[in-house]
Amino acid sequence: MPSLRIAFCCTGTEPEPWLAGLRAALPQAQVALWQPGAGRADYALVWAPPQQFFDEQPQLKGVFAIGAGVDALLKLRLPPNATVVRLDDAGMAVQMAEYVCHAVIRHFREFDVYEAETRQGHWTSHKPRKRADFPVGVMGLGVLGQRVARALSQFEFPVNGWSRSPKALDGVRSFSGPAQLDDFLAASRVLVNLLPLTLDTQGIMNLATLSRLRPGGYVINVARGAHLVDEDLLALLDSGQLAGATLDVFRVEPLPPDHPFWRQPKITITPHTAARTLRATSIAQIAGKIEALERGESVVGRVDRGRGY
Ligand code: NDP
Ligand code: OXD
Repeated sequence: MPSLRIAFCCTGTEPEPWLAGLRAALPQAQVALWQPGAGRADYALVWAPPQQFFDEQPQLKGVFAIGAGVDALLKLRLPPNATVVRLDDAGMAVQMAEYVCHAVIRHFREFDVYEAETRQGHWTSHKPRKRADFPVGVMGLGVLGQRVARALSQFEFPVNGWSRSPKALDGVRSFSGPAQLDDFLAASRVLVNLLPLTLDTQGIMNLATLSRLRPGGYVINVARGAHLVDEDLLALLDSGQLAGATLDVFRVEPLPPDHPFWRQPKITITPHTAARTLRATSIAQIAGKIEALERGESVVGRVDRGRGY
């Protein structure tokens, strides 16, 4: 392979371990931390890069996001001919499955209630609830959503899935497209959001859609904050129509100290940590894809810019 130039431009990420890992994985490449005015590169690894980066690098052949969601990246003016690639699992799917199963089981088994009661010194056991009364709907059946749906069905929850195109997954009742959204919601009590943030999906969890869930609905948002209309969730929790929510992502991150979510006891908050980027696995995946692209091969995880994910 001719000498390749790789630029690293990831805001909020300690660069040195990434640079060292990339140099070890691609010894023939020149790997550098991008600085304004730096020389031109063939490929880039990016997370929340400034527009200036792309304005100075119009020749890029490939842009690799070091995350799964590319909503913020696609808002920038990108090099027209660059292949945009997002992380394809890279160790995130199992973390997402852990997070969502934990949240569903904690709610279903009332572990949050037991925790509060035992802290008060109360020894009270509750009547077991029926799994059949807690069908879980997973919105987005991509790399992460499929793994989550599979994990939930291992725990014998009834699982519904909603995606753009129909899917055939063992143990998952598939719904697809806008025409089947209402039926999907009506069949679900716990709603897990694993959609990409696009023009079609922003604000998709709102008063109308969340009201269609079965009574005592529960919301788990692990995709993007802008999928959810915050005021609508608060209103449905206040009225008792929804039982609770576990939220990992927010419209503004970190969640501002005065945001009402902090003061709603039915909401469990985590700081955008459901599935973290794992450096070694991600470097191996990206290095392999750079080599494949250089050989003229196609790679999985290519982003369709028109579709937005
Ligand atoms: P994928 O691109 O693999 O999957 C997206 C899924 O959403 C697909 O099933 C797709 O349908 C479906 N979809 C897209 N648009 C629509 C629509 N308009 N209507 C119905 N279904 C739609 O994404 P991933 O599974 O890898 O990741 C999902 C999201 O998770 C990321 O975009 C990111 O925002 C978030 N994320 C959050 C993390 C966290 O720590 N909280 C970590 C990592 C990711 P189809 O299959 O038909 O194309
Ligand atoms: C991602 C994320 O998209 O961390 O990878 O949210």
